[in-house]
Amino acid sequence: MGETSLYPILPTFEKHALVNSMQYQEMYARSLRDPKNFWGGQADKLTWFKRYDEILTGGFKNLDAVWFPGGKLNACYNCLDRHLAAKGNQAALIWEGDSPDESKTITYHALYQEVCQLANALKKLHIKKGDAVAIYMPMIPEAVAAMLACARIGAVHTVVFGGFSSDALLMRMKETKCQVVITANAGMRGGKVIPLKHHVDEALEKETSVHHVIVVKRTEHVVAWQENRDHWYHEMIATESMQCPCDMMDSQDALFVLYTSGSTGKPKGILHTLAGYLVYVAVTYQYVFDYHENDIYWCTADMGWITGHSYTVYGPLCNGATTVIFEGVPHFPTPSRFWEIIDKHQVNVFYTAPTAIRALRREGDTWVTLTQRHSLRLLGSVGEPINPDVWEWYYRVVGDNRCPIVDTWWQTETGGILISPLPGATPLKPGSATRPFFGVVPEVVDDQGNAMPEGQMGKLVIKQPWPGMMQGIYGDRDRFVNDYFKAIPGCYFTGDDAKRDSDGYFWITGRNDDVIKVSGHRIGTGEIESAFIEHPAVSEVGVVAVPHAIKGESIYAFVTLKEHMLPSEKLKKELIQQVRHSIGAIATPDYIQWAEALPKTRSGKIMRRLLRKIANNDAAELGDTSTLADPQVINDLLSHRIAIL
Ligand code: 7RM
Repeated sequence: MGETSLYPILPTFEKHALVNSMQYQEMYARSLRDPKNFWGGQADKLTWFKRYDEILTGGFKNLDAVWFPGGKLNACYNCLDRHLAAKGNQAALIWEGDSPDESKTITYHALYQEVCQLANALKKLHIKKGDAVAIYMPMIPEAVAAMLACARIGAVHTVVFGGFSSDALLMRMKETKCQVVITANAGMRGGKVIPLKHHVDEALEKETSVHHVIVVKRTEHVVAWQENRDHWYHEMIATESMQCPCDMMDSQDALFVLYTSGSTGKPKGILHTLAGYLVYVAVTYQYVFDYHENDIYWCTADMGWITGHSYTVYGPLCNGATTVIFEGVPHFPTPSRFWEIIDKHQVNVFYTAPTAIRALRREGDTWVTLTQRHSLRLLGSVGEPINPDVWEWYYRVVGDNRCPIVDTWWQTETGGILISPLPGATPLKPGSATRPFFGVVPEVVDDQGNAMPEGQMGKLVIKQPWPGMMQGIYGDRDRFVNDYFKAIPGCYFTGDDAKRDSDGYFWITGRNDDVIKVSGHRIGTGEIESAFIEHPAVSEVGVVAVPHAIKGESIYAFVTLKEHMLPSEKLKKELIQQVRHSIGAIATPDYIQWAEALPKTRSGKIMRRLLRKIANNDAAELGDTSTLADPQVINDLLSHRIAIL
């Protein structure tokens, strides 16, 4: 990292961006000096049915921060209704199908009408305020309509990524006690059919609280059908009114629950509440992506992740932007697809993940340079650290040296972006997420919470509440307190390692817990281990991450079999199948090493730290192994190590 090259603010941005560097400094200082007034001013950008009584009460001390108490508002109203007068005929969504000859533009007015119809249909199924609705859909306009229809009537959506298995879907629906799930007969990705409805049927074979399944007819594929339980989306909405009043919601009412992986145990349902979340995503969207009227904006994240929630749906629509949604994958039909879509829809702002950039870079520059990309003004990156050389390629080849890159650091829990450049205000350093957003106070600390000296690695914490912060873990207050506020009392513990350089720039290197990022997807190693254990042949397993040139990280598993069980290629395939069945294809292990035994402490705990070193061939770095019950285990494991590609 050392002394990296500095990319100065581009002249056009210096002139035309919403915020220049003087303004950033002034606004940032004000946001810390007087957070309440600062956020009060930002909150005026939303439309409130009733103004809040206070801006913020409580804080990190008692973990009782509440933003904008007393206010009444509705997220759907802010994303749709209030834009109708001026922008009714402007595109809210541009949908690009998996196949390049399928695309569709949906105006604010049309989206509003469909959302009202669907909201009325949900009411007819007895969905009311506070009820959870699962959304398990491809990247199609109806997925956005489903989220907003829930928001309109106060239902709490739980979007489940379409790549998750029926077991993963079932766990989420059960925990939130969903009564309705909205899905599609199938999804299309890279020319392949994703049988979503079939997965829903599988999940519902087990006992659940789901009484109704609403099915979008995305393709002509025939699916199994259960009368009275299953309803076609198009038939349901056809008879509904295009008007539906918005629920007058309280600021702290739940907007959604989104599951994300932790270092141990089952994924946790991150709860975001209405006012704070919406203010925060609207404002970060505006400044980080330098929103100008008529911008065409494209975020490639799936709606099943927080990035899809905050920066495909709520942030852009709250600002009245046009947001592109893409059903397919970067390589289909050719590795030019992203750049062709940018030309086709004249995209101005493009936001994607390092894993996609790495994969496309590997295909060679020609796939990019075949296309124009003249419409591009700004590029973004999210999900994992972006390697400086990948950053430079993105800047030079994709952006033709004239588009700043906003490397945005944030998490499901933070609701929105916490650390990122502002394109008119921040000189860039490849690989650094640079500086905090307004009102955000990050610090790099040691295990006792003392600030680390400049340039030294430590743990990243956030010292003050910000409006986008999660309001809890669904049904588990203890886990909320223990996972995020115990390690360093009074601070939000991010789980990431970082350092701050002499310019005050943050360099975030990745997780310091057992959470890994495979192709930008967040997965807990504990979750994968639980999946392995479900197989009858498995006795014990330890899962760690190893580096991967495209995916960033990939999964390496050490597996001990039960007595009399023999390793085989067939068994290996079965284990992989088991993991895909419990979680989904994103959790597929790349390496499985058969192990006689796993390194354990004398008290019987698996020493994952050692497994990580072994998988990464850092034998010299094994450190203190004196607590091991049986030191010979290490040599056995090392001698059977699988070489990492
Ligand atoms: C938005 C999202 C969160 C974890 C986080 C980090 C990593 C995300 C960056 C990053 C370095 C970035 N939510 N992460 N963005 N690391 N630079 N710009 O990804 O909940 O799925 O994951 O992702 O480790 O803790 S997430």
